[in-house]
Amino acid sequence: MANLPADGALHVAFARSAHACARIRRLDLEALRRLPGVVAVLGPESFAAARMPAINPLLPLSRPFEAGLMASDQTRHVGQVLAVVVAHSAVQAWQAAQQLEGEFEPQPDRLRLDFAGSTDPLLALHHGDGGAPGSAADAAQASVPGVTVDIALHLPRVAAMAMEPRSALMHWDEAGQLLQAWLGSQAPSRARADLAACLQVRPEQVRLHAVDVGGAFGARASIAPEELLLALASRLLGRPLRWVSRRSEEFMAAPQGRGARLQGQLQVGHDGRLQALRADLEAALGAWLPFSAVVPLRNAARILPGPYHLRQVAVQGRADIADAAPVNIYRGAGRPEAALLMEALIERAARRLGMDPLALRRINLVTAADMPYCSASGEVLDSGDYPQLLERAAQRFDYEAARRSQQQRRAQGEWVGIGTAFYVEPCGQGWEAARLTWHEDGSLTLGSGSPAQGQGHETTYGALVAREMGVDPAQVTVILGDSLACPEGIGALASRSTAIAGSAIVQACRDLRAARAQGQPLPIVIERRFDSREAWSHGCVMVSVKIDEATGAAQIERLVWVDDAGVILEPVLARGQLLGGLAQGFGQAMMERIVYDAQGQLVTGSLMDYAVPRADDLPEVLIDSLCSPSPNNLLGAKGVGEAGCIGVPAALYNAVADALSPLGEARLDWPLRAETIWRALRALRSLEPSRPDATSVPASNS
Ligand code: SMO
Repeated sequence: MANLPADGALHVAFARSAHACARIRRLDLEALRRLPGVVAVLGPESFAAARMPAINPLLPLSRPFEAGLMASDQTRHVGQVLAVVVAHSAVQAWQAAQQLEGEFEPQPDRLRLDFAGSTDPLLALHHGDGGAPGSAADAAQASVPGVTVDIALHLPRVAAMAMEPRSALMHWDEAGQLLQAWLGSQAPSRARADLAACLQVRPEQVRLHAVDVGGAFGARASIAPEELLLALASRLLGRPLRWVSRRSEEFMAAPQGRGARLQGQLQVGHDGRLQALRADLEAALGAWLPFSAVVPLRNAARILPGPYHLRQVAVQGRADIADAAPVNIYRGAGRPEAALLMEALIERAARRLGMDPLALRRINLVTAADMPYCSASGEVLDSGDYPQLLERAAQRFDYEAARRSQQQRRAQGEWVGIGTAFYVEPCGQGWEAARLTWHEDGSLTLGSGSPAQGQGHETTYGALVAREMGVDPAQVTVILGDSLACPEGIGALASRSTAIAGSAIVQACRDLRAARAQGQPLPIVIERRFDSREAWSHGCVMVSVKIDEATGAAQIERLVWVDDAGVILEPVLARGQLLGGLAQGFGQAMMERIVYDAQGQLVTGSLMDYAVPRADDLPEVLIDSLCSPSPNNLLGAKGVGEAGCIGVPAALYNAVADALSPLGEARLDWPLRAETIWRALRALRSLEPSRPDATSVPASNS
């Protein structure tokens, strides 16, 4: 974005709040206007009427909620925008923005932290009775002998960590009638509509260019206040404006992911049949709500009980705002939470029953003969042979041998664990569109509304057009993210692009060939939509870890992963998606967490304080795949982008829990850092009176 040519463009930096929750008594904007290179400083009065767009109505809010584009008389989180500083150079704008002073009155009594226990949450959901006390199901189950296991998990927020921080360029034409907007977006059609609504112009007056930004991961699914501010400021000043965020701003102000408290209770009969699940889900929300903010909670709730036969399910969920950065969908968006809760409960129940965790899964997995299968949550699993996939994973892992080896090594005093996670990955509902032009020279141009931020959709879509049209891929030009050349679309989210946007491409190709066969002359332009029911990918991760007793550090010894994403069009790109998701899932499980202190100050505000995995942190992995085509689209395709974030953390959690299980059920906090595991091991040992080495570390160190 910094290199896009734009004649006369000025540079924007945002002055940001150092307070999470404070009344703003005074802002000294005038002082900034005298600083070197500064052209304009715009405060809240310049944007008083503008509001963040309404959010996805998938879940109703329990009370009206709206947010401005910046702080006016009250700060809502550290990093919230206080003023828009415009200067001749990016450095001048940044330096001036750092010097904003004012009078702030901190309001510690009004500070809202994540999960502060609000009695009237902004989001609430409830489904199923799941054998709640007094229900019919409860009465029926009381007669079934079995075991009940509980778990409580706290997933911290994490940073989405695209390679490029957010950035944008806004350029109005001379007459002020057309805005050209360059930004990173997974949902350019919605971004354009949101910009137009905020500017109170017609959508045709915004030409949006969603450009390459090195990753999105959900954090770029919804428009941000900075982007709207840039467009408004550009119109006010009559100049092109450019903004390139710094990494530190991203930690403070960009949408974060996860943030959840999960509690579950699973009842299992002595025969190993799952009887009832109760889940209590709490999701974090920030100071403002990105469009998709409700999605993680909704997804986690609807995906339970995952791949299993289990009719008695009761899920309660809630979420509320906090004086912190926004939380949005992030690679997986509720799928990881559902998999983690369910898979941790499964393995805990297996230990309680004295049963192998794979044996427990074998009894309860939905089978190929059950497909399509309507779950207790009302979701329709479309296709797949889950038991076969489990067996494939066990075979590739050499599971029986691994368990024997574990017994021997345990007998020699080693702390080794094997963890499994079986996950499902719903891959998006609704439609996408393709616009295909067959030119007189025989070449083709495709526009899709489902763009790319590093997934390689240009390659996938281009090869698909070439295959369907019987031409060389070099004959096909793919255009993404340009609202003039592309049809509308929902976007590139929820692992939907190949399955749904790809099917729209197939439909367009078929209809184009048919039109040509009827003698229609070139050029021909055709636009087709494809509307889809949800496809469900699935897979199984098996991992073995070794815990260092002295430090608690977990070392991954082996990771085997079998994924079924239906028909794969581009194996190399699909593998890249799996590995990328694995890296992010690994990061979340083992090292990443956003930390706010009790004053709402961000403690992890840079890459010095926030650990992200590097290539040499990642284990060797063995990836295998099965193919159960989805009946719901023209390609039989399913999604692949989120799988690694879903299955990997749950398997790692289960492996660490299994390693410590000779001492009992560990209480493990996230991420599974050495210190966390060391403390869990120590806590378990303290319950064991007869272990003399349990006191080898002085109590003052805790
Ligand atoms: S978290 Mo995804 O970009 O739907």
